[in-house]
Amino acid sequence: MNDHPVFAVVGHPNKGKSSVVAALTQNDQVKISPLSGTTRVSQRFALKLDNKIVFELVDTPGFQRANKCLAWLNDGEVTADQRPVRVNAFLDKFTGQSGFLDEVELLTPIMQGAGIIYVIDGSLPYSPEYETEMEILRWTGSARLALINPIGGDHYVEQWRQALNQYFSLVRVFDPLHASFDQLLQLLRTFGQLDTHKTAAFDHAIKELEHYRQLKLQQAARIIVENLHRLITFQQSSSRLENLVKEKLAAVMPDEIAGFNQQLNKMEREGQQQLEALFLYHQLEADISRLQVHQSELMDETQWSLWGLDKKQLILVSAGAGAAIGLIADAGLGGASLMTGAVGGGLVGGLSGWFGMDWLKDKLPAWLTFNKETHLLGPVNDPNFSFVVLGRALSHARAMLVRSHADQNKLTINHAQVNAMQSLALNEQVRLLKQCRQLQNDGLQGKAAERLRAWVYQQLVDEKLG
Ligand SMILES: Nc1nc2c(ncn2[C@@H]2O[C@H](COP(=O)(O)OP(=O)(O)OP(=O)(O)O)[C@@H](O)[C@H]2O)c(=O)[nH]1
Ligand SMILES: [Mg+2]
Repeated sequence: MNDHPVFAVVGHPNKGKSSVVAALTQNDQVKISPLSGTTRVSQRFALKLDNKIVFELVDTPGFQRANKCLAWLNDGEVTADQRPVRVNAFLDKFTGQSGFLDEVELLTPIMQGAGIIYVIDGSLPYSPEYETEMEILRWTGSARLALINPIGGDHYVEQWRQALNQYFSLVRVFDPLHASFDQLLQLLRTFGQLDTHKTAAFDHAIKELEHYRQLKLQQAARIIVENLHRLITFQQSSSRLENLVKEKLAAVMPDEIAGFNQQLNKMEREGQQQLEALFLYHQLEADISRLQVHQSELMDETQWSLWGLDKKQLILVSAGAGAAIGLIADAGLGGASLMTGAVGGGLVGGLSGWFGMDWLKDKLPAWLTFNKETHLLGPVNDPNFSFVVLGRALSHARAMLVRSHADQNKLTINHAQVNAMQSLALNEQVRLLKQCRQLQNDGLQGKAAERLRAWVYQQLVDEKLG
């Protein structure tokens, strides 16, 4: 026998029952669609913590023949105390028969002990046709909660409340598509109220969920900084470049850069996938484009300045961080000179010798370093790269944090999120740039890594509150 609570999510077809199940169990694999009658058989979905089931929801098909069902139940004298018995008789008679497929599917879990969550659409007016199904649910004698889902707005919420109050002990408004984590917890608290034996268990589960959420945000910060480190230190062996004769270089260079780029993109995507798995997304499609690192002039207003800092900020920030990172700081310099400054700062050994060959200098993009001794291409040598990687990772993570698992759309990154790094204060940007450079040098065990993790964590926590 299960000792965790089970609730059957029931209602009319196409009112968001499956969406409620997806949002509350944080499962994006529940089948949801605009087509009425998507769910045809009951299916259980569990919310687990530490592999232990906290509660289960049963996704059920909508009522199809409520009138005929109630007529059958009402056929003959049935006193109130006999109603649940009568519902069981209905199941005995029609299970395995073709007459009431949907009603049998949805009533079975209830008669096996599941509580009821009844979902209606609060943007459509109340109508007495719903009374039949609410009456059937009342006959089961199970604990009952009604959820008003404002699918297309909340125009008729009050009207619905009046009606629902007569059939359900608790009535709440819940929008499964836009529910925040806190709203989700609030609803779980309501579940606990529905069955007084379970109140303490639910309160405990909510505390645990909050605790896990925090751990997950910390884990997310760890993943983001780990991946940042991978991207800003990435090097690729390129002895091919070295051995080339002058004439062939033009042909091979784009190829080498494309290969380098591909690796960066792959690494970024791997980091995103780790986060998606952490937040229980199995089939997320994101509209975040690929890293555009093939642009040779990063200081221009390209993709990069969109995700990272803009040109002016970059000069100011580089000036601010100059002493720490070996940049020649001069706000009067344009982008290209700034880049030369970065190279001249002696970041990568062997570079200047290589750049001494004039014919090569023009071919290698300014953001990419090459070490003549080790034959290694990379790492990306642009102060903006860290901002770009961080900005993109944060946008991706934040969009996921505010998302409901019932949302079937692509993960979209809104404009405010795109510009996240640009809207930080200058001193914060400077600090970040210094820490990223330290991360490059000291690795993941260093102080900078620790500080960056704390900073990323704070960004994610603030998103949750916002
Ligand atoms: N805009 C909006 N759409 C919603 C909301 N809830 C559900 N929907 C959409 O309504 C449609 C039906 O949602 P489902 O969750 O599949 O509904 P259902 O009650 O399980 O439907 P059946 O299984 O067919 O009975 C889907 O296209 C959902 O995306 C909501 O709160 N707002
Ligand atoms: Mg469904």
